[in-house]
Amino acid sequence: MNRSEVVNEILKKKCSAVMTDSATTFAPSNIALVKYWGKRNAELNLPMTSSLSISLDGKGTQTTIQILDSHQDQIFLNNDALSNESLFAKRLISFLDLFRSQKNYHFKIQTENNIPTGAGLASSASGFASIILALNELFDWQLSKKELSILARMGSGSACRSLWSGFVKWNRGEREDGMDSYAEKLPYEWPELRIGLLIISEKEKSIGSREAMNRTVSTSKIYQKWPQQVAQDLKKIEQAIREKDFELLGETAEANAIAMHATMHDAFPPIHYDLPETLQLKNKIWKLRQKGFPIYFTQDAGPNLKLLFLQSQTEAIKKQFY
Ligand code: 2P0
Repeated sequence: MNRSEVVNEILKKKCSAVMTDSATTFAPSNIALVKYWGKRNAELNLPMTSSLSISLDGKGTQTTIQILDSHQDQIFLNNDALSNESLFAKRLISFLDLFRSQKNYHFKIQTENNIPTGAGLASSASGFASIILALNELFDWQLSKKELSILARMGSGSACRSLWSGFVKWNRGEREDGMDSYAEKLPYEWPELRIGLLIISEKEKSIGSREAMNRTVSTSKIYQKWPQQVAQDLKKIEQAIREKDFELLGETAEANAIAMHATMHDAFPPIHYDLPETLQLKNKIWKLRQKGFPIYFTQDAGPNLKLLFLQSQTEAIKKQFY
């Protein structure tokens, strides 16, 4: 199946008449503790492995969508009108193409991030998740979270995890059409767990995560070991969350991020996201940990770090890093 066929299958009994003038929705950004790295189907964004994330409370994307009486879409990102030829707009328009129905609707989309766009803080995840939520309201499809997760995945893989707060697991699935590849909220709460963003650079990355992922899968020899590492890490992280074992959570998440970056260093040409400051901060974290300070990091496809710590350490972390 291609993307349109998946959409048609999910929307087949739904009426695509506009039910409201405009819809505004919010979706949180999510940080993976066990990463999604590599696709088995690039068109449908079907992953090689499952992954597990935590959503950021109140940080993410708000999107307003309206029907336009026009032959083209109008896209605003953080209040700036975008050219429909920009990379961001092209990717969004090709996603919207899936939902125009026979009436060939065009849309005005206003999307606002309260996290830096393109800084490795998963803004595409919250962006596509909020857009699919807004379409669901605009057309009153009343889709289930599972169906919305499948649709959001086709905009950006990690978007399928951005429909919930708390801990979320994206199950890899086995089917070729991806109908069993969607995310679910895990039934555990851990209110004391904190994520701190260490923003080292807000510049757009020179190589996007999509390209980095594809290059790694096709050229890295050690990537073969990645699925096995993920299977072990998922077990450990789920145990850590169930038992509120912070050390196990921190060690596993940090090791998983380091292993993901090792596969990129092994790609050809190699991909290195660390800036000098990233390395300095990693060394600082490792030194603090040697002194008994319970703090870990995770890192996505960019130079910024995300600190993992417990609420009781908040003041100490602020003194050390902010
Ligand atoms: C993650 N990342 O699990 C991993 C870790 C980056 C590093 O999901 O091509 O923007 O749209 O499916 O979702 C970023 O990749 O990629 C990502 P596409 P996406 O959060």
